[in-house]
Amino acid sequence: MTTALITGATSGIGKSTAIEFAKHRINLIICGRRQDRLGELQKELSKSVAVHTLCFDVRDKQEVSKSIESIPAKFGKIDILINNAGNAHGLDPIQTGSLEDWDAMIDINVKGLLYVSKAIIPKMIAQKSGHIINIGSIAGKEVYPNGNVYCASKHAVDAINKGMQMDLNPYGIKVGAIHPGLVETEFSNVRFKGDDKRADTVYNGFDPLTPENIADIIAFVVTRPYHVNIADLIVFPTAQASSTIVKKSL
Ligand code: NDP
Ligand code: 8X3
Repeated sequence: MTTALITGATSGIGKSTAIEFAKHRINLIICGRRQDRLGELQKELSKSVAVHTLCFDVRDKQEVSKSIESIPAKFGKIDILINNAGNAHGLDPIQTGSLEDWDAMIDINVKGLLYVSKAIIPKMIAQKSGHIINIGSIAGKEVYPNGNVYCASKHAVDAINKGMQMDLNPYGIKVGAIHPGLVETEFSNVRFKGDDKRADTVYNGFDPLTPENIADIIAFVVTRPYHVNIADLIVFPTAQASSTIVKKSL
């Protein structure tokens, strides 16, 4: 049976991907910092697949490697890694942005993705197989006003994805990125630090993508034949044409 490790599985795209993978009978290692949510999801999905939970902060490199080393033998062969954990913190011009927000985005979206990958890639090389999906963003393809450091973090994910493709090519490991546009998750609630009214305004007046839409695409990507690798994919809601062009009915 196939096993997938998903970071950021406590909400949004990661959680929906875990639910979708369970429907495809893919065993799961679900990760995040909120153990209560991991426990609830494990309870729900254990009815159909084997589920292991790992509670760690991707910013802490020791914690990352300790957690991944602790994975029981039954889940030891990780076939799929979904590098999904990440968020935007703040939406401010560069001249007034907060250092704490910048640290969070670089440490989680870039360094955290690298720490998790570093712990898993040697296992994939040893088993001579594996599939890594990096969740980037349209913010990794374009820059928008006040997006500065979040966009930089996602441009880094885009570069790391391409680098992984090259460096892991000799080992037969598949690597690809999915770059969503506007998806309604807890993303904007985190970006605006719990200002849920402001978060809602991001998705008012048009039909945004849902996390289920992205999960459906991720499931499609991982179920292609071995010789087919979806290397780089941008997904918009129909109302969106770029980071700054969204057709709203307001
Ligand atoms: P959510 O806020 O709903 O989910 C973010 C997930 O990341 C949570 O499970 C959270 O878990 C986890 N996470 C955040 N920080 C850490 C950390 N320090 N250590 C471990 N896990 C962490 O947002 P989305 O589902 O929207 O975001 C998922 C990915 O998709 C992100 O990389 C985001 O940048 C990307 N994306 C989102 C888009 C959108 O419009 N929503 C569009 C394009 C890309 P916990 O808090 O439990 O640790
Ligand atoms: C999330 C999409 O446009 O808010 O990465 O940056 S956006």
